[in-house]
Amino acid sequence: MTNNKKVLQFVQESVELATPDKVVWIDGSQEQIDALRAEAVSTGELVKLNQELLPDCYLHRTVVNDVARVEARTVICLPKEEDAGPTNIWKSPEEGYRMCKEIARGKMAGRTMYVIPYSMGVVGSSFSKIGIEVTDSIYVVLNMIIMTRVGNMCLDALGEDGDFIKGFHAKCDIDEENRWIMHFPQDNAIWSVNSGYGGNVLLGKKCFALRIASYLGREEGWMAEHMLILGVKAPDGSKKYVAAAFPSACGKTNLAMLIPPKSFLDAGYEVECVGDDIAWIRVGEDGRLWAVNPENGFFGVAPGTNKKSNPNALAATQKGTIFTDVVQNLDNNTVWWEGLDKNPPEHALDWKGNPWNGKTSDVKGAHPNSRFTAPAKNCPCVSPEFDSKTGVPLSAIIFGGRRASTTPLVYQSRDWNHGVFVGSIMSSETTAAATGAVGVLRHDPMAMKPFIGYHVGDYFQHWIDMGKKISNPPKIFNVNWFRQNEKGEFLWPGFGDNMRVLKWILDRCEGKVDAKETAIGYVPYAKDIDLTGLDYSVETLESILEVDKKKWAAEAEEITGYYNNTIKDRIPQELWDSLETLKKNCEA
Ligand code: GTP
Ligand code: SPV
Ligand code: MN
Repeated sequence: MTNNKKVLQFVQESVELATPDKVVWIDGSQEQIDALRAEAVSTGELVKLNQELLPDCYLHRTVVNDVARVEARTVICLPKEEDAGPTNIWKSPEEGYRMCKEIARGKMAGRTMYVIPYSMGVVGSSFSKIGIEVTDSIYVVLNMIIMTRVGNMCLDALGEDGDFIKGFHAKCDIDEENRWIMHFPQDNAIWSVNSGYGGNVLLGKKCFALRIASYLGREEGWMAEHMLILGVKAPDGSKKYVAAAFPSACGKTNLAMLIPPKSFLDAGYEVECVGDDIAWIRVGEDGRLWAVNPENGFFGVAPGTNKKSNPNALAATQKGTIFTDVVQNLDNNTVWWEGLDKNPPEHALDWKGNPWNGKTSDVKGAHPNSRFTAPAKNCPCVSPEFDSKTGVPLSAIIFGGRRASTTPLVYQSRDWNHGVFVGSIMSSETTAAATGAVGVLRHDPMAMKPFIGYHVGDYFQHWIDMGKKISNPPKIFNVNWFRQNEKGEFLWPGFGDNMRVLKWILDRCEGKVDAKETAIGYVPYAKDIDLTGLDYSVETLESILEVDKKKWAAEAEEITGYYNNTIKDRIPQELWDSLETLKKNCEA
């Protein structure tokens, strides 16, 4: 397997603590995958779906109290509480290790411990980093094989002395009261106990690729962001890449795979997907920002995914996919979720495994945070640059959230530092991706509130500092697909039609189109958003492009409160300056 002493020691210590009966090293081979699938089916951990209609696809149901990330139990363990900052739960490393070890001690007795060597990013790329996750869950192993690059090549890349991110996961008793997701940034270590839900247990994803990586990025001069990456091919064959940060369940997967409206397709536009959730970003020798997606699959929201909203995501789920907490259609042993089609199965099991009739039931069949884990290679629009070791150069960075009012459909920041301010003041309505109330407006700077592995003020400073190193920075924008009327209906069609906004953004990057200077930045003239083929009134468009100074004055007051009372310190002067400018602009 490996001669790497640190790996062997980590496995040895994990075994001594959790006392599994057996240790299995995961090599990612097809034989091993087949055997693990068969074993999980025999114990009921996985349900084998119709192999003709959905080859190599399986269904998993989590325990009912374990369906989303648990932000109140996600911890950053650093020696000083102030270094974790106001957006994180803090414990000292001593206390964190003590709690996790006490909970996990002996908890794998009678079970198997799997050792997963994996890489975030293409092995051999200077962006990439290796992790080792130990777990007692076959579901975790099979998901990690889809979501990351798993196998002996990762051990080979480590050699005898290489360092890696340690991940310890034990299901324990899936006890909510003792569920903890703890991060030890100084030790490159993650501990997860008492959960079996994706974001809490696929430790390569949010735990490593965002929380630990954001900490490393600050030390090493790069960025780990909650961003999709997409490429737009223009009719003249040129390609431009953008990265976009939206909070959980706010449209990253959908934008990353969008199919442009017919008039754009006819003209020769194409969109390709490099990533749908996470971007690792570095300054290139050319002074531009270059981004890779460190993942290898999509852990996407199922509800709402359909042939019309996201045909590329749907196509990606038709083979080799694990579905979690969706409806099982018993007539043909396939899956269903709200928003898939208008034909819910009558003879089905809901996400909890209870009999469910979609025609008569008034409760939802799939959990709102039900998900698919699909290999990226399945996606019809996956970018040819998906496996690129150098990544793709960014022309634009886009921030966006769910805002029923105030924030216009799109606006452009004045420059990098103002763009950092725009990211820092993001607010969005909460979704089912994390436990807790849904639809509550909260601050979510850069869509990273739950994922920054250190103090949010230092994170803002890191953005400002990065700006000084980029001679040719991407332009920074903000979008809002979620403006509503008084009846609560969305005012913008969204999905594929977001291409119309992307086009304006790219035109701005190339200096091809004018814009209106407003209190908050540059906003499009309605005439410059191409509505060809869309039955949509210019008045409505104007209404969602409007910047209401009164509302923004109130917003600026609220942001002042957020800066002063929540973040409190470590906010870069550049951001205070932008806030002052915003206030002045709203008075004028
Ligand atoms: P995570 O995987 O949790 O990070 O989510 P995500 O940001 O990838 O969100 P995703 O694309 O899965 O979309 C989440 C929800 O937003 C789904 O229910 C979509 O139907 C809805 N959605 C996505 N794009 C749009 C849009 O342009 N307009 C509207 N109205 N809804 C959208
Ligand atoms: C998110 O919540 O932003 C997700 C899903 O992408 S999870 O992996 O659970 O974090
Ligand atoms: Mn996400």
